[in-house]
This record gives sequence, C-alpha cells and structure tokens, in this order.
Amino acid sequence: MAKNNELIIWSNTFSCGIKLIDDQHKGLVKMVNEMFNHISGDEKQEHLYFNKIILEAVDYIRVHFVTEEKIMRFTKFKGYAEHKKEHDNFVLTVIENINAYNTGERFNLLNFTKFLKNWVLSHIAIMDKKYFEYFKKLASRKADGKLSITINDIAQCA
Ligand code: FEA
Repeated sequence: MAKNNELIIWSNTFSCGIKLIDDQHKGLVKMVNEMFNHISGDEKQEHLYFNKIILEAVDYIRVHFVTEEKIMRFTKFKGYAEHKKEHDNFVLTVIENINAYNTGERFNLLNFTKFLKNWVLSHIAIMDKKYFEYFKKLASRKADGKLSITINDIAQCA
C-alpha cells in the first residue's frame, strides 16, 4: 500500500489570507494525509489506529469549525447559519460512523479517508470559499488591504 504519499497537496487556492484559518486548514490536510499513510488493508490494524486518533481528530475539526463560526459572526457574514448547519451535519455524520464501526460495521480506512478528503476539499472549495470572498471584500476596504483577525479578536465573540 502507498506510503508517504499525499492524498491532498496544499495549494494556495485553499488560502483565505487569514493565517489562523489557513493554519487550521493545513492541519486538516495533514490529518487526512496521515490517515492515508496508515492504510494497510488490514482491517483490525486500521481500526485500532482509527480508534487511537479519531477522537482527537474530531476535536481538532470542532475547534476549527468554532473558530470559523466565531470569525463569521465577528465579521457579520450573512452565510453564517447555512455554513454552521453544514459543519454540524458533518460532525454528526462522523460520530454516527464511529458508532457504527464500534458496533460491528466493517471498517475500511481507505473509504473513511476518501470520505474525509472529499468532504474537506468540497467544503473548502464551495462553502469556505464564500467567506474567503467576503473577507477579501472587507480587506479591500482597509487602508493596508489586509484583514487581520487574531485569536484575541475572536475570543471576544460568544
Ligand atoms: Fe467551514 Fe474549513 O470549515 N474546512 N474544512 N473542512
């Protein structure tokens, strides 16, 4: 099975220009690629690996979603509710999958990794892209053309 391959290669087209978000998206790409590199074709071994990393992975994803959602509220982005719904549905789907695997459904790391990859790439390309464009518009109204949002800014958002 392929080793040290990258299922996703980071591209600047994924970048929204806010370092905090770009770093988190890079972290998601790294996570998918790490899963990809643990595909062995041995169901038991793959499931053990999956059980070891999946809760931390879900936590990482949740932190990322909360960060984006706070920034969307902070910047009064109109697509917030629709975007949040997509985040919530994704987390529910992942949790349902974990439960199904733990109660006997056959586990296949390649299928799970592909599902994750496809979701992340299409979500960034379609949903996240909408706020990227909005942020660019906000940045263009600033004297320095930059929209810098930090952890401290969003910490004030509920
Ligand atoms: Fe709206 Fe961001 O969430 N990236 N992902 N996945």
